[in-house]
Amino acid sequence: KSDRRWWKESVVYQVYPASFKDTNGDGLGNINGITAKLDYLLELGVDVLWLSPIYKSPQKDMGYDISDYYDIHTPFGTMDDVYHLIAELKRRGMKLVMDLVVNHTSTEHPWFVDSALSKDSARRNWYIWRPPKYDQEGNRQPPNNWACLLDDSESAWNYHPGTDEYYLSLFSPYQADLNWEDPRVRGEVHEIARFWLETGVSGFRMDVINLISKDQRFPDAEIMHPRKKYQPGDKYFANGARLSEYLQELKRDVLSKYDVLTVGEMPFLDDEEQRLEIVKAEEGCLDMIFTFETIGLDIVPEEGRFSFRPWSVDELGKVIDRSQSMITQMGWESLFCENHDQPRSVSRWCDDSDEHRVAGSKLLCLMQITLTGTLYVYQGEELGMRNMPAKWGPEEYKDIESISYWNWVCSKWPEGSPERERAKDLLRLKARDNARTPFQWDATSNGGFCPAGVKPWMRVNDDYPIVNAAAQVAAGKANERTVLVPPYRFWQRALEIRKRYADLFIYGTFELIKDTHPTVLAFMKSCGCGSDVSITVLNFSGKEAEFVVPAGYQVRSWALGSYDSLSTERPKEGLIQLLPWEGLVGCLY
Ligand code: TEU
Repeated sequence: KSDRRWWKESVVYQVYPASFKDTNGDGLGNINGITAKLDYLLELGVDVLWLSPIYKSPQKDMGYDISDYYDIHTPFGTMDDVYHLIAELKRRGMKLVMDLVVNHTSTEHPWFVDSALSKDSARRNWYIWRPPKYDQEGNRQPPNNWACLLDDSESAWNYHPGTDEYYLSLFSPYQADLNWEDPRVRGEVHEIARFWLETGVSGFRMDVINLISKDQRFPDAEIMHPRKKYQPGDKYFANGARLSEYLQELKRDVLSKYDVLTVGEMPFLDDEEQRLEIVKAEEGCLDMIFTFETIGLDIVPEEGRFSFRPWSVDELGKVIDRSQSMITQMGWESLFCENHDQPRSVSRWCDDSDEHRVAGSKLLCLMQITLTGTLYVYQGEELGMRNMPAKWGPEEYKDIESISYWNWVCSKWPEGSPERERAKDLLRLKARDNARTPFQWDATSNGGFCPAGVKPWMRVNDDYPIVNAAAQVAAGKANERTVLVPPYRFWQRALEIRKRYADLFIYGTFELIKDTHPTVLAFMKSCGCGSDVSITVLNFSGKEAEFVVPAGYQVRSWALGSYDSLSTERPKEGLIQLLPWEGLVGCLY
């Protein structure tokens, strides 16, 4: 458990290449843009860069639809740019982690093109083909009732007239699922992993990797949405019988031969035992996984992704408690509040108004930096970037998932109807686009994302004159005590403290403080090595709240707080009055 490893202590920073930095003036981010900003990341305290896909791709799902694993999407750059990026990272003592998207490929991948050619193609079996079914009226139907994940109004199967069969594509018709049952497919995946490791990358984030083993009977899913034609089939396509076997094989043949970080993205995985089997120290097949329990707290499972339910601090505490006490004991955990599939965290879990944005961003920072696990920061999270402005119209959405959802809504309900208005609200709350607007570097046009006069591929958030990296980097230097330290400077300090007290924050034992004020999440961390104990107190509310320092303890000092010096001067014992969205971290006697 307390086995020290570089990948446990690393701060991983996720870059979404399309939206990070455009240095060649086409309105799209590029690899050289990332290389140009490495010092910014280094100064923040980043150790590892995780790149969302940069491979050759028709970009139907922003690169999660790969047509060549050994080449780069031309607008992003070349292999030479990648070598250069790796060299520049090395020079700074930083590492690169690539996104490995091997549950599916683009339908433009030569393997799929060959597979689709005829039933006798050499690679027919590399994808999942099934004959049609026919209903009582004799109409052709997909092999089962599974819904597509990025558009649940559609089937996960696509009819291919050429060979009169359907292929499975769980995400979109452009992303065909590979058939991992075929050992040749697994061999190719090993080859891809080996190639990138030899190129100098230090690990992989494995996209939806728990979907690679599917129930080979491909049964119909139970009806969850009575009014919908297609149903969620995750029970049959996620966490399948051969998942561990496939990943163990990959570990044995490739990953174990390198010193790497591996993190598997695993939606639909709630079972603790199964999680543990995957991440268990030594025997497990992956170092850690991304699960979605915390992220899912504000979703109504029966209604799908575009839904909202109010969540409580009590629920959040329970989820964190479970993952901290069990997974970290025998395995390892990953910590994140944002990624390219999620809305901005300050908009989602706190309050992104001008009044509260800074305090809320800092509260979320304090929660993450004091938990045990490997920390992942998503680009712009360190600035407290927020969701797309409410006044923007649906035409600003570029994501295949948002567009499909909006088209479906428009096909069902007329303009001005309450259903449409509600759908607009849900998009505003939940669309993946919220995390994908260009990074805001400075107060110049387009937030400095692309050269002046160039139209960025996605509209830059209107708040860039206020919320941008240059302003936040400079603010720390100004040393004005009356102004709150901006999120960037705060993250920088917080990451430094996390590393300085690694025994406590990165490796320590978690204990939830129970029976707090309903809006207050509080926990202690301790380490076996000394008498050190830390305390984290987070007021998830726009109203003031009370917190009582646990009996028998006294705060030695408050090290960090959302309101800077105001926070760190809080009382050391007894009752503490917390301000709206105030987070505090201290060490205890
Ligand atoms: O995401 C998988 C996935 O399940 C999410 O898109 C999901 O819709 C969301 O997390 C629910 O909260 C991965 C990639 O991260 C995503 O960008 C891709 O679209 C998807 O796989 C297909 O490759």
